[in-house]
Amino acid sequence: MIKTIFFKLHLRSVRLASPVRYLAFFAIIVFAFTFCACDKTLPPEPFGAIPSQELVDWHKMEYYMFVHFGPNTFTNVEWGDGKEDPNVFNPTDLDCRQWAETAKNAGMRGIILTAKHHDGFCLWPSNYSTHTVRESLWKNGEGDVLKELSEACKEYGLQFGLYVSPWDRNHPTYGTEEYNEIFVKTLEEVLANYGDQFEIWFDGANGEGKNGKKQVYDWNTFHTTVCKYQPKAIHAIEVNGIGSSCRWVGNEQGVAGKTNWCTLNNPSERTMEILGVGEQGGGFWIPAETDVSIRPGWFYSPETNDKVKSVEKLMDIYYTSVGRNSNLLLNVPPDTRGRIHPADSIRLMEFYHARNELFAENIAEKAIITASNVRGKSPEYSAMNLLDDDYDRYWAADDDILTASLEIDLSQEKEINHILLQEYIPLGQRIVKFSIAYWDNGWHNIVNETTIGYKRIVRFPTIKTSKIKINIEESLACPVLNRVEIYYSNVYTNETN
Ligand code: FUL
Repeated sequence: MIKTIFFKLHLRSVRLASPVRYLAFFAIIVFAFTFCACDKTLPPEPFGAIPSQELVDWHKMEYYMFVHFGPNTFTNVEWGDGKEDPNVFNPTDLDCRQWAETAKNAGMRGIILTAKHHDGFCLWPSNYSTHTVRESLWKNGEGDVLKELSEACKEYGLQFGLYVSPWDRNHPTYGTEEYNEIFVKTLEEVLANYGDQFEIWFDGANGEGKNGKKQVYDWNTFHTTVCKYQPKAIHAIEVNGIGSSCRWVGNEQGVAGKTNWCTLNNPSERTMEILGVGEQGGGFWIPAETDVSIRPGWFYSPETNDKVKSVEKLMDIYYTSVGRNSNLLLNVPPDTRGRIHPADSIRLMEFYHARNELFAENIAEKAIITASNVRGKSPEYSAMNLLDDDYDRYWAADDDILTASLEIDLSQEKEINHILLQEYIPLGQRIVKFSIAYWDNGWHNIVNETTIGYKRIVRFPTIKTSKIKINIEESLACPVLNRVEIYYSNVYTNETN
């Protein structure tokens, strides 16, 4: 019965609809569509150099593990001379799953392993060297650390990457043109056989080889080889290169510049100063990566078991790397068993908990944020987007606006001493200068800073206030921010660097 009524009604409405009605209906749709399209405020055009999608994903990784492991672990030196007996490499209990589990529990998002350090020893059985795991006692020469670690990373949902040193103190051809070809073959082996890699770390060190000669590296071919086998990998380089790349921050202390641009004017001209701070409005997106070891050296040494960096030191490093628009590559060297020593893993967990505690309560979460300008007055670019977890929702100003302010109303007085800001970098890095003020019967300035970039964390003496104002004082194009967070810590109160 119900079916029959519906059928009849349906037929009726069809019978009633004349061609004129159809036309009118069509016109309304077209009009509504045109009207909506006109009203839609277009997003800002990207400004200057912008990151590739791989680089955006790389920025989001923020923190990952460096692993220095090889004959130096057993001989207790930092730079093996390539003359060491390969049999010294004999971990008694190598467990790459333990490295991956530790990294995962520490909140890291990947691991980069020294496939070959300056001693030339290959942690895989390379066909282009006689100084490899194959020549060692470990697993009767049947082992392959790259294979074990790449599988462990997959199992723990971590990204996998490799460090490869072109400087080779063992290879007999080092210092001759032939070596460049050998190195490319070596690269092909590590790039083609261990699955996807997120980053290839080229050490720029260029010393003498076995025969006392130095090598003129064929960087162009090295980078082309990476692009061929791992087109998505970021090239971490101390010198110039091609492909999506990041830059060494210029020191091994864990400190990026307070001003830190992701851009460079000329990728092949990098002074130490430029490595740390980048160059404003540069035409190439080459962001900084901060590499530092949890111990005094890069390789394990029993003498440094009690010299593992303190949580306070690691937190300082976090502020001066991730907090300054740079990724943190923290080296954690396994011991002679081939496992991460408890002194390091315990410290990593303490560091993890310290960060979790600090970022436990975002005081801005329920705030009301208003902006002095909202792009096209459109809710799509509202300042409230700064509280939205969706990375791709942002606040943006109109094109001609280069200074603006954001007022954050906390609705009641709160103690605060940290502010975290993020620019929406897929549209470029724009902000040159910003300041922060708090309300106490008038506005009082508390912070004067320069760049923001992917992420900037500022800490300042504790204040009690109900309102905060972020003043964007200079921007290369209309400002575009996608995140603001506010925190209070009773531990990490003083800026130390
Ligand atoms: C440097 C090397 O000489 C160190 O041994 C370490 O590998 C560090 C990450 O890079 O250039």
